[in-house]
Amino acid sequence: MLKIDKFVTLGEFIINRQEDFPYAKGELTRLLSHMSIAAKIVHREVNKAGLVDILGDAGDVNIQGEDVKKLDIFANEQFIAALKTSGECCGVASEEEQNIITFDEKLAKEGKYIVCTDPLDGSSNIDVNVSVGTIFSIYRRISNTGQKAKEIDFLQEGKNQVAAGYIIYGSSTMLVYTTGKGVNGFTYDPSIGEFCLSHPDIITPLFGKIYSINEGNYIRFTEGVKKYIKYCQEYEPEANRPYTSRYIGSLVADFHRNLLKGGIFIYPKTATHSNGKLRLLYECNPIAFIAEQAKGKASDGKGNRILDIKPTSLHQRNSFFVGSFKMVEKAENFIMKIDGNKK
Ligand code: AHM
Ligand code: MG
Repeated sequence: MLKIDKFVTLGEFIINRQEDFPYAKGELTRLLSHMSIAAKIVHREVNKAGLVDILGDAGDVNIQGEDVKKLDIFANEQFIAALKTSGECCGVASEEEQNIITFDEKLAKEGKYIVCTDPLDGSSNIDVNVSVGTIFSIYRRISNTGQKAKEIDFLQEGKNQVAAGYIIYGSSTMLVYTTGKGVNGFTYDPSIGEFCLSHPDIITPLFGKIYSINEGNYIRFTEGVKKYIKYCQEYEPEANRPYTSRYIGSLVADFHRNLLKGGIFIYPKTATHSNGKLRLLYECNPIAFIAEQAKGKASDGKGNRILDIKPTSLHQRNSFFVGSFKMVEKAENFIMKIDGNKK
């Protein structure tokens, strides 16, 4: 049971940590605050999702005469609107949008930051009341201020992130984020409308007992991945094996559980998806930044650090191995030995 000496809200925490950024004048603070407001709005809607039959399905007109939107579209609009209002962000790349969104207002063009987001990850789980999440990452723009954001601002290596986080809409809603000085988690208290510090300085266990992979794809995995799965299942009590298999199908929820308990999440390339399924900008990079900040590891399984990969397109996919340091290292050893160390 965590014992917190003092009740700290996310707002207070962000302001207290502003001094971590000597060059910052509160811009990042404002940006994160606006993200948390959008998170509260999405939390409210996600919690109403079960009432969809009563309140009206997506595409319908609800009782107030408003259009009912699919939640992923709703979340997309909320986060983009929040970022636009912040005045600190000059553009957004979203998993829901084909192209980058640039903000044309004078204030926004002066914004130093761009944001990449998956506004509602795992959205196929919404209808069955399973946890979903929002993922975001923040970069300083490369292009000059005073003009619209450009695509090069978004195609930066993950190691350039200045902040990254996720919101998990689960049995409770949590916001977990890093600005490169460790990872902190905040649980939402709907009664006061605040995210409260509940998981300070998260460090993920070096080893864990959980492996998370969609084993339905087994026959399409490479030999290295197959052998690693068999290794996870082997009886070896001194090494804590067999591991436990847990897979929700919501990256945020699978990663969050493994972050706290120790484990490995894998979405490898398969015979049909040569680069896996997950998107580098919206999913792999922010989660990798958080994992590394919690002393975990994130790689493509072939010895390449996720945060060092130079993106070439907005919606690029990548194979993804993330979690407890020693588990990811072990999985990489299997892949590199059996499949070869291919770029
Ligand atoms: P989405 O962005 O379309 O929601 O897809 C991403 C999700 C991840 O949350 C999850 O890890 C993965 O897809 C599950 O994929 P699969 O159903 O192939 O196992
Ligand atoms: Mg997604």
